[in-house]
Amino acid sequence: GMERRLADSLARESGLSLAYQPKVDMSSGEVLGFEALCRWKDGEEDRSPELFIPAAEETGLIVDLGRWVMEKACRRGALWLKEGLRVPLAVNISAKQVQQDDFVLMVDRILEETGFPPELLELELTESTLMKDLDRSCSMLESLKELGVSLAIDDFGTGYSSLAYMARFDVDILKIDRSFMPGKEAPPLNEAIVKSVVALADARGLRVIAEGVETEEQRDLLLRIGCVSAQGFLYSRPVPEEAVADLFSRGF
Ligand code: G
Ligand code: G
Ligand code: MN
Ligand code: NA
Repeated sequence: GMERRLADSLARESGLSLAYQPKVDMSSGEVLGFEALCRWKDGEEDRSPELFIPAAEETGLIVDLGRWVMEKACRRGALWLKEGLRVPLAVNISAKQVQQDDFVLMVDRILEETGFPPELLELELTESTLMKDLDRSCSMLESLKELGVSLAIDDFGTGYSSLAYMARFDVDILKIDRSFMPGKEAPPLNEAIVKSVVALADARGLRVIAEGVETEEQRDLLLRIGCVSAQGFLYSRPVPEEAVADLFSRGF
Protein backbone atom coordinates (compact mmCIF):
# COMPACT_ATOMS: atom_id res chain seq x y z
CA GLY A 1 0.00 0.00 0.00
CA MET A 2 0.80 3.67 0.08
CA GLU A 3 2.51 3.55 3.51
CA ARG A 4 4.93 0.89 2.32
CA ARG A 5 5.90 2.93 -0.75
CA LEU A 6 6.30 6.09 1.33
CA ALA A 7 8.59 4.26 3.76
CA ASP A 8 10.53 3.01 0.74
CA SER A 9 10.83 6.52 -0.73
CA LEU A 10 12.13 7.78 2.60
CA ALA A 11 14.64 4.96 2.93
CA ARG A 12 15.95 5.58 -0.59
CA GLU A 13 15.51 9.35 -0.32
CA SER A 14 13.82 9.42 -3.68
CA GLY A 15 10.59 11.14 -4.62
CA LEU A 16 10.52 13.32 -1.51
CA SER A 17 11.11 17.06 -1.63
CA LEU A 18 10.17 20.29 0.08
CA ALA A 19 8.12 23.17 -1.28
CA TYR A 20 8.44 26.59 0.34
CA GLN A 21 5.60 29.06 0.89
CA PRO A 22 6.57 32.67 1.68
CA LYS A 23 5.34 34.55 4.74
CA VAL A 24 4.85 38.16 3.79
CA ASP A 25 4.72 41.53 5.53
CA MET A 26 1.65 42.86 3.73
CA SER A 27 2.43 46.50 4.42
CA SER A 28 5.91 46.43 2.86
CA GLY A 29 5.80 43.35 0.62
CA GLU A 30 8.90 42.03 2.38
CA VAL A 31 9.26 38.24 2.59
CA LEU A 32 9.69 37.34 6.26
CA GLY A 33 10.52 33.69 5.78
CA PHE A 34 9.12 30.44 4.39
CA GLU A 35 7.13 27.44 5.57
CA ALA A 36 8.66 24.18 4.31
CA LEU A 37 6.01 21.71 3.14
CA CYS A 38 6.62 18.09 2.29
CA ARG A 39 5.98 16.82 -1.24
CA TRP A 40 5.97 13.22 -2.43
CA LYS A 41 6.09 11.77 -5.92
CA ASP A 42 4.79 8.21 -5.62
CA GLY A 43 6.25 6.79 -8.84
CA GLU A 44 4.71 9.05 -11.47
CA GLU A 45 1.97 10.42 -9.22
CA ASP A 46 2.13 13.51 -7.01
CA ARG A 47 0.46 12.51 -3.74
CA SER A 48 -1.24 15.14 -1.64
CA PRO A 49 0.21 15.71 1.85
CA GLU A 50 -3.37 15.79 3.05
CA LEU A 51 -3.36 12.05 2.30
CA PHE A 52 0.17 10.88 3.03
CA ILE A 53 0.82 12.94 6.17
CA PRO A 54 -2.18 11.47 8.05
CA ALA A 55 -1.15 8.01 6.79
CA ALA A 56 2.39 8.56 8.06
CA GLU A 57 0.99 9.78 11.38
CA GLU A 58 -1.09 6.64 11.73
CA THR A 59 1.78 4.23 11.09
CA GLY A 60 4.36 6.22 13.04
CA LEU A 61 6.47 6.82 9.92
CA ILE A 62 5.96 10.55 10.58
CA VAL A 63 8.70 10.36 13.22
CA ASP A 64 11.32 9.55 10.56
CA LEU A 65 9.65 11.62 7.84
CA GLY A 66 9.41 14.65 10.13
CA ARG A 67 13.09 14.31 11.00
CA TRP A 68 13.94 14.11 7.29
CA VAL A 69 11.91 17.29 6.62
CA MET A 70 13.60 19.24 9.41
CA GLU A 71 17.06 18.09 8.42
CA LYS A 72 16.45 18.85 4.75
CA ALA A 73 15.12 22.34 5.52
CA CYS A 74 18.00 23.14 7.89
CA ARG A 75 20.60 21.91 5.38
CA ARG A 76 19.05 24.04 2.67
CA GLY A 77 18.83 27.02 5.01
CA ALA A 78 22.49 26.64 5.94
CA LEU A 79 23.39 26.74 2.23
CA TRP A 80 21.36 29.93 1.71
CA LEU A 81 23.18 31.40 4.67
CA LYS A 82 26.50 30.64 2.94
CA GLU A 83 25.18 32.58 -0.04
CA GLY A 84 24.49 35.50 2.29
CA LEU A 85 20.74 34.98 2.74
CA ARG A 86 19.39 34.67 6.27
CA VAL A 87 16.12 32.90 5.44
CA PRO A 88 13.87 32.01 8.40
CA LEU A 89 12.32 28.56 7.86
CA ALA A 90 9.30 26.94 9.53
CA VAL A 91 8.56 23.22 9.65
CA ASN A 92 5.38 21.43 10.73
CA ILE A 93 5.62 19.09 13.71
CA SER A 94 3.20 16.21 14.35
CA ALA A 95 2.05 14.97 17.74
CA LYS A 96 3.84 11.62 17.35
CA GLN A 97 7.11 13.48 16.93
CA VAL A 98 6.88 15.47 20.13
CA GLN A 99 5.82 12.33 21.99
CA GLN A 100 9.30 10.90 21.37
CA ASP A 101 11.45 11.22 24.47
CA ASP A 102 14.36 12.42 22.37
CA PHE A 103 12.47 15.05 20.34
CA VAL A 104 14.28 18.06 21.80
CA LEU A 105 17.61 16.24 21.52
CA MET A 106 16.85 15.47 17.89
CA VAL A 107 16.17 19.14 17.10
CA ASP A 108 19.38 20.11 18.86
CA ARG A 109 21.34 17.51 16.92
CA ILE A 110 19.97 18.65 13.56
CA LEU A 111 20.86 22.28 14.33
CA GLU A 112 24.33 21.17 15.38
CA GLU A 113 24.93 18.95 12.35
CA THR A 114 23.61 21.37 9.76
CA GLY A 115 24.93 24.57 11.32
CA PHE A 116 21.56 26.24 10.77
CA PRO A 117 21.14 29.00 13.40
CA PRO A 118 18.35 28.13 15.89
CA GLU A 119 16.97 31.66 15.70
CA LEU A 120 16.13 31.02 12.02
CA LEU A 121 14.16 27.83 12.73
CA GLU A 122 10.48 27.93 13.64
CA LEU A 123 8.47 24.89 14.74
CA GLU A 124 4.74 24.86 13.96
CA LEU A 125 2.74 22.85 16.48
CA THR A 126 -1.02 22.45 16.51
CA GLU A 127 -3.35 22.99 19.44
CA SER A 128 -4.30 19.32 19.58
CA THR A 129 -0.63 18.34 19.77
CA LEU A 130 -0.08 20.68 22.70
CA MET A 131 -3.29 19.64 24.46
CA LYS A 132 -2.43 15.91 24.46
CA ASP A 133 -0.27 16.12 27.58
CA LEU A 134 -0.26 19.60 29.06
CA ASP A 135 2.50 19.23 31.63
CA ARG A 136 4.75 17.54 29.12
CA SER A 137 3.98 20.16 26.44
CA CYS A 138 4.84 23.04 28.75
CA SER A 139 8.19 21.60 29.76
CA MET A 140 8.97 20.64 26.18
CA LEU A 141 8.21 24.17 24.94
CA GLU A 142 10.55 25.46 27.62
CA SER A 143 13.36 23.14 26.50
CA LEU A 144 12.83 24.08 22.86
CA LYS A 145 12.99 27.77 23.77
CA GLU A 146 16.29 27.13 25.48
CA LEU A 147 17.62 25.85 22.16
CA GLY A 148 16.73 29.23 20.71
CA VAL A 149 14.15 28.15 18.12
CA SER A 150 10.84 29.99 17.60
CA LEU A 151 7.53 28.31 18.35
CA ALA A 152 4.24 28.82 16.56
CA ILE A 153 0.76 27.47 17.16
CA ASP A 154 -0.48 26.36 13.73
CA ASP A 155 -4.15 26.34 12.69
CA PHE A 156 -4.85 28.58 15.68
CA GLY A 157 -8.51 28.64 16.67
CA THR A 158 -9.52 25.27 15.20
CA GLY A 159 -9.03 23.16 18.34
CA TYR A 160 -11.48 22.68 21.13
CA SER A 161 -9.66 24.82 23.67
CA SER A 162 -10.55 28.43 24.32
CA LEU A 163 -8.47 31.18 22.74
CA ALA A 164 -7.57 32.59 26.14
CA TYR A 165 -6.35 29.18 27.25
CA MET A 166 -4.22 28.61 24.17
CA ALA A 167 -2.68 32.05 24.40
CA ARG A 168 -1.14 31.01 27.71
CA PHE A 169 1.27 28.61 26.04
CA ASP A 170 4.77 30.00 25.97
CA VAL A 171 5.04 30.39 22.20
CA ASP A 172 6.12 33.24 19.93
CA ILE A 173 3.64 33.17 17.09
CA LEU A 174 -0.05 32.45 16.52
CA LYS A 175 -0.97 31.35 12.99
CA ILE A 176 -4.63 32.12 12.46
CA ASP A 177 -6.22 29.21 10.61
CA ARG A 178 -7.36 29.93 7.08
CA SER A 179 -10.95 28.93 7.90
CA PHE A 180 -11.19 32.25 9.77
CA MET A 181 -10.29 34.40 6.79
CA PRO A 182 -13.06 36.95 6.26
CA GLY A 183 -14.67 36.95 2.83
CA LYS A 184 -17.86 37.06 0.81
CA GLU A 185 -19.04 33.57 1.70
CA ALA A 186 -17.25 33.29 5.03
CA PRO A 187 -19.21 33.51 8.27
CA PRO A 188 -19.67 37.19 9.21
CA LEU A 189 -18.21 36.48 12.63
CA ASN A 190 -14.79 35.74 11.16
CA GLU A 191 -13.70 39.36 11.24
CA ALA A 192 -14.53 39.52 14.95
CA ILE A 193 -12.64 36.28 15.59
CA VAL A 194 -9.53 37.52 13.81
CA LYS A 195 -9.75 40.80 15.74
CA SER A 196 -9.90 38.95 19.04
CA VAL A 197 -6.86 36.82 18.16
CA VAL A 198 -4.91 39.95 17.21
CA ALA A 199 -5.93 41.56 20.52
CA LEU A 200 -4.85 38.45 22.43
CA ALA A 201 -1.53 38.36 20.62
CA ASP A 202 -0.95 42.07 21.30
CA ALA A 203 -1.75 41.64 24.98
CA ARG A 204 0.76 38.80 25.25
CA GLY A 205 3.41 40.30 23.01
CA LEU A 206 3.08 37.52 20.43
CA ARG A 207 3.39 37.79 16.71
CA VAL A 208 0.37 36.84 14.65
CA ILE A 209 0.19 35.63 11.06
CA ALA A 210 -2.90 35.08 8.93
CA GLU A 211 -3.04 31.92 6.82
CA GLY A 212 -4.93 31.48 3.59
CA VAL A 213 -5.01 35.09 2.38
CA GLU A 214 -6.36 34.82 -1.16
CA THR A 215 -7.84 38.21 -2.05
CA GLU A 216 -6.92 41.89 -1.90
CA GLU A 217 -10.08 42.51 0.11
CA GLN A 218 -8.86 40.12 2.79
CA ARG A 219 -5.44 41.78 2.78
CA ASP A 220 -6.95 45.26 3.22
CA LEU A 221 -9.25 44.12 5.99
CA LEU A 222 -6.41 42.35 7.83
CA LEU A 223 -4.22 45.44 7.60
CA ARG A 224 -7.06 47.56 9.03
CA ILE A 225 -7.41 45.12 11.91
CA GLY A 226 -3.68 45.26 12.60
CA CYS A 227 -2.67 41.87 11.24
CA VAL A 228 0.32 42.61 9.03
CA SER A 229 1.89 39.21 8.37
CA ALA A 230 0.30 36.66 6.10
CA GLN A 231 0.70 33.55 4.03
CA GLY A 232 -1.55 32.73 1.13
CA PHE A 233 -2.21 32.28 -2.54
CA LEU A 234 -2.65 36.07 -3.01
CA TYR A 235 1.14 36.24 -2.72
CA SER A 236 2.36 32.80 -3.64
CA ARG A 237 1.66 29.11 -3.58
CA PRO A 238 4.40 26.91 -2.14
CA VAL A 239 7.35 27.10 -4.59
CA PRO A 240 10.29 24.79 -5.37
CA GLU A 241 13.53 25.51 -3.53
CA GLU A 242 15.09 26.98 -6.68
CA ALA A 243 12.65 29.89 -6.47
CA VAL A 244 13.31 30.78 -2.82
CA ALA A 245 16.43 32.95 -3.01
CA ASP A 246 14.97 35.20 -5.68
CA LEU A 247 11.61 35.55 -3.94
CA PHE A 248 13.29 36.28 -0.61
CA SER A 249 15.48 39.04 -2.05
CA ARG A 250 12.83 40.58 -4.26
CA GLY A 251 9.69 40.49 -2.08
CA PHE A 252 6.25 41.47 -3.38
O1 G B 1 0.72 22.34 1.24
P1 G B 1 -0.20 21.66 1.82
O2 G B 1 -0.97 20.92 0.80
O3 G B 1 1.22 21.46 1.64
O4 G B 1 -0.19 20.73 3.15
C1 G B 1 -1.31 20.01 3.53
C2 G B 1 -1.21 19.63 4.97
O5 G B 1 -0.06 18.82 5.19
C3 G B 1 -1.06 20.84 5.90
O6 G B 1 -1.87 20.63 7.04
C4 G B 1 0.38 20.83 6.26
O7 G B 1 0.59 21.35 7.56
C5 G B 1 0.71 19.33 6.23
N1 G B 1 2.13 19.12 5.99
C6 G B 1 2.85 19.40 4.90
N2 G B 1 4.15 19.08 5.08
C7 G B 1 4.24 18.59 6.35
C8 G B 1 5.32 18.08 7.14
O8 G B 1 6.49 18.06 6.74
N3 G B 1 5.01 17.61 8.38
C9 G B 1 3.74 17.64 8.87
N4 G B 1 3.54 17.18 10.10
N5 G B 1 2.72 18.13 8.17
C10 G B 1 2.95 18.59 6.92
O1 G C 1 -1.87 23.17 8.14
P1 G C 1 -0.89 24.09 7.50
O2 G C 1 -1.16 25.50 7.88
O3 G C 1 0.52 23.76 7.67
O4 G C 1 -1.24 24.04 5.97
C1 G C 1 -0.49 24.55 4.95
C2 G C 1 -1.39 24.30 3.77
O5 G C 1 -2.16 25.45 3.46
C3 G C 1 -0.67 23.91 2.52
O6 G C 1 -1.41 22.89 1.95
C4 G C 1 -0.79 25.13 1.65
O7 G C 1 -0.72 24.81 0.29
C5 G C 1 -2.16 25.62 2.05
N1 G C 1 -2.40 27.03 1.74
C6 G C 1 -1.49 28.02 1.83
N2 G C 1 -2.04 29.21 1.44
C7 G C 1 -3.32 28.94 1.10
C8 G C 1 -4.39 29.76 0.59
O8 G C 1 -4.28 30.96 0.41
N3 G C 1 -5.56 29.13 0.35
C9 G C 1 -5.74 27.80 0.56
N4 G C 1 -6.92 27.29 0.27
N5 G C 1 -4.75 27.01 1.02
C10 G C 1 -3.55 27.56 1.29
MN1 MN D 1 1.71 24.89 8.94
NA1 NA E 1 -2.07 26.08 9.45
